[in-house]
Amino acid sequence: MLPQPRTGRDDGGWRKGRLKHHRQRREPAAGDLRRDGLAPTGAASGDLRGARRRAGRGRADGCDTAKEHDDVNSRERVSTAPVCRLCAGPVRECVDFGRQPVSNAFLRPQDVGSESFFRLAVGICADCAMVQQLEAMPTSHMFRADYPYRSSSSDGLRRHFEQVAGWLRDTELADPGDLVVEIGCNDGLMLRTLGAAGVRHIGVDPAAGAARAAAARGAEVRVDFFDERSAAEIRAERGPAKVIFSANTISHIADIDEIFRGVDRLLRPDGVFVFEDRYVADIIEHAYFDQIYDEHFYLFSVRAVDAMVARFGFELVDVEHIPIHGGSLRYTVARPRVRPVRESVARLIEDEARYGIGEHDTYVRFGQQIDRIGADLVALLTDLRDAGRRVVGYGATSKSATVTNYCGIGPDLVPYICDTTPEKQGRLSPGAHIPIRPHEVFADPYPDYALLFAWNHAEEVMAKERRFVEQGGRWILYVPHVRIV
Ligand code: DWN
Ligand code: SAH
Ligand code: ZN
Repeated sequence: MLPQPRTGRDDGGWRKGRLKHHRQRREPAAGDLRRDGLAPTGAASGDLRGARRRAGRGRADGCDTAKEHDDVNSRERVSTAPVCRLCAGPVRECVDFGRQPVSNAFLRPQDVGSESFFRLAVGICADCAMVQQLEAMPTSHMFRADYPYRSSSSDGLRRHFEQVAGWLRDTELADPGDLVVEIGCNDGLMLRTLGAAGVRHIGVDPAAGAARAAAARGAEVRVDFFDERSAAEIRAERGPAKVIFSANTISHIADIDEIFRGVDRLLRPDGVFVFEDRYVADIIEHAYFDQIYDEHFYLFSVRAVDAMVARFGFELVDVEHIPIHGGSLRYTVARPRVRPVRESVARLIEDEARYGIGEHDTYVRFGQQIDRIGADLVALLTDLRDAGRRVVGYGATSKSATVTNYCGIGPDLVPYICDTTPEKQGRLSPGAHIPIRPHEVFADPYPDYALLFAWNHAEEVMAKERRFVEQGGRWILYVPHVRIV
């Protein structure tokens, strides 16, 4: 779960720009890229430089359209974080992905030129160790009525949220009157199971389209942001909550005080606030750099979350590692001294200290690893294109926005991305403008290679796409390193 202990100091310096370290490209290890007789070439490395420069202007097709863009990287619209959002300690920058778009703003071809960009960079607080972005994309740009992500796009997530619902029903929600509130319920994958079991519930999510899908499945949703105001209104209407649950949402909210003030308003004295979010130690260990994009404002560690919840008058009582999205933690938070604190909390905090999860140097090394992956990936894609092979993207994930825009991968290298989500199909990927095509196109005919942007669903996808491999197709994976499988 955690990286190897640090060996010696690696004085990489801060990464001030995306282009700075591209010459430090690692030559691929045997077995990385060799199965197909393909390895990065010097020429490809030159292409990477060009590609990244193009990406720096927000377009991967060589056009400089900076003037046309609604660029949020301006003083009045971007809030920067010279100090920690939580404890006001100094935040030291460690990784800079440069100019990036709104990761879920899949655009119509006629809307090219009207995208919003910001500087995606993360730093770590010297005092509380919270890893956080330095500039926040405004929430109104990210979580709009037409937010296209749907939790139910994966069978694995479906099973996961059914299990969570069953666990909550059997443990915390055993009494008939108990209320559960879900923050960021999306299309109701978790709540519909609880609703079907007759549990009193309400989801809160500003994504009206996803909320409509939830309602169609029998889940009750308030189309709104969860904050102190909405929490107070829910309490007035329905009484206090025994459980407040949230998955992959708390880390998305820069203004996290609103969340905790809301939880404080709404949670029963004996209630629990349970939230799941990606674990920064897994991101570091597996070089999951593409888990960093606008929505993932905080990268949580147990140490930082423990301090965060205490700051808001709560106690972290349990933490459990779960395999979702490449490695996440489920945090259980209660009012102080109401529940016993499990040993997992102290154990993981100790592990994190041992493995340097709270240290700036760890993230500097991570940044260097990202550079190598980016260079290797562009080199491989360039070689494949030059060799006349067909490569398509698989899964128009939010993560792919970071990969394509950081590396400068556009339709010249990946002509389209197949995705099952109707809301994304027919649109262009943010920033890189790669067309999104329906999943059915994947087999019509199969490409030579598929770049698996949805690597967190690899098992499910590869099982589903056995015929692709049987017909000679190969998968390209890029984390923790670039390889063909
Ligand atoms: O944290 C977040 C998680 C919960 O979801 C959000 N910030 C946004 C989003 O992140 P993501 O877009 O990286 O999530 P996924 O689950 O990796 O997205 C998978 C994409 O791939 C979806 O667009 C659906 C698509 N897909 C597909 O086309 N065929 C997925 C599977 C499993 C498939 O078989
Ligand atoms: N919980 C789902 C969806 C995660 S995507 C899952 O794990 O699959 C993040 C969701 O949080 C989106 O649906 C988004 O609209 C919602 N969201 C973002 N900010 C929110 C806020 N302040 N209150 C409630 N929901 C929010
Ligand atoms: Zn801090």
